[in-house]
Amino acid sequence: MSNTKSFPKGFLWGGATAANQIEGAYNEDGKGLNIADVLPGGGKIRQIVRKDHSFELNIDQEKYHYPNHLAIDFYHRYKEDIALFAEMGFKTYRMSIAWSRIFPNGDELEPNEKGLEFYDNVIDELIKYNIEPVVTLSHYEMPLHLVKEYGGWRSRKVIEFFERYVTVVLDRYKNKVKYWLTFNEINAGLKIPLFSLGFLPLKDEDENKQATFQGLHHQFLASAKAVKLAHEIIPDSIVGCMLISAPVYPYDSNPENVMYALEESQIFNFFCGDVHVRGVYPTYIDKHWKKHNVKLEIEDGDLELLKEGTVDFISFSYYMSRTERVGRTEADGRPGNVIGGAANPFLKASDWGWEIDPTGLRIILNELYDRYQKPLMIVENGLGAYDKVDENGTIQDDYRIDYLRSHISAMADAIEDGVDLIGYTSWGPIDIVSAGTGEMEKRYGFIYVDLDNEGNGTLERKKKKSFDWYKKVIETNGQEL
Ligand code: BGP
Repeated sequence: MSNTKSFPKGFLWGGATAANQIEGAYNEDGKGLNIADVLPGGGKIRQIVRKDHSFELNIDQEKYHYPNHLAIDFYHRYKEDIALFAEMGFKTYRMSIAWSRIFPNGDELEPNEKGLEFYDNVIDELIKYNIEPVVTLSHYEMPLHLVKEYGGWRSRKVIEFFERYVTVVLDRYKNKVKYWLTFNEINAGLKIPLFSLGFLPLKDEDENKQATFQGLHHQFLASAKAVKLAHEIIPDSIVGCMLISAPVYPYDSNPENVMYALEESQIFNFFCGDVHVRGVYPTYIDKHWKKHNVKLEIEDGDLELLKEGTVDFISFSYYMSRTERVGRTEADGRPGNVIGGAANPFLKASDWGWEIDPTGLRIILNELYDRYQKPLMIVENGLGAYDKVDENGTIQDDYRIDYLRSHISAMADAIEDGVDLIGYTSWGPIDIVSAGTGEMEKRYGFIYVDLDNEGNGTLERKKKKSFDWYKKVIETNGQEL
């Protein structure tokens, strides 16, 4: 399909992954355990774990399979994989650094040289192909020791450890990496503290809210410090925040539902972005804190730091929109990326029940740009699907092409609307372990990896039909969809 709208020159096309979902080698070369290493795979187990306040955060190989331990073995195969990204013409690759490869426990004084060497190699390999790295500092992979000994981000002490880690990596890659992201989907902490704030949800709702907002406060401070450090160490660096963004639609025109959707949108979609971009806490949050007895501990200098460390651009993940109404229960709705919504009769859903809504992407792009007037980058988007290798050995993933085509077309519309969009990295350009369910068979890639949910397979890489399609999209800068 030919697209009459155009993308800006130098648009950053590429793909995105996270260390814990792609690398494997979970205990090699001095790497310490992180939170993802103790999350079992297998269908719904991970969904249960994330809500279970008493789950033991240990490895029990007899009872569970841990797909992240091997993941797709990018640790040993990065050259082959990056060569395939280069063949598709990637201009950029979003990756994360696993904090516990650099500081195995998180609280050491000296970094692990072996861990740094691995990222030296990966980054050099990208640069060899003129692929611009976009590096996430923290993507759901906090060192386990910090989770167990300090209670994750609830502890203010963790800011100092994060700062040490960030200083090391900024300094190491100062001549190689310009684009940095601080916390992946920081607003996910509001719903799944285990993944992003490093603590198991607390039983009491108000206590859980208190811990969540205090943890987020610490992350906001850590992010602001990281922005300042990046600007000092790498004067031309461009540092962004990273949000889950899903426009919230009211279920109907009942003003009560419209207001409810607005409030949901404020708290889940915009609260974290408002702090990151404007450097102040928004007034609407006071009411929410009052309702849940949240009393934030703010120290002298904190609010100044938030102002000084605002981000240069906003990056976000987009998989779906969300429909809300007053009184909706969790049971009465569709699942989603971290947060679901009421079923929207106008939308179809993926195999995992995530609603497919390309126009929602155009809407959220407009909402974010209207609100912040800063450059935007979509750093996750894609379709998790079951792929089949057919009798000819090919993978005809036309459903993925349809999904991506419609979303890229919505991006072009948003650019015509006046939105400053600078890049797009589709999620999981090569099949990787899913974050939400810990499955291998929820596949997003243009490249198939021969590995199943139980860890069987050769790990062989195979191009899917979408591989050549995306290659063409990049080659024509989005003209040929
Ligand atoms: C986001 C995460 C990613 C990623 C993606 C898809 O929330 O930032 O790490 O995995 O969702 O989710 P899933 O892997 O559960 O399909």
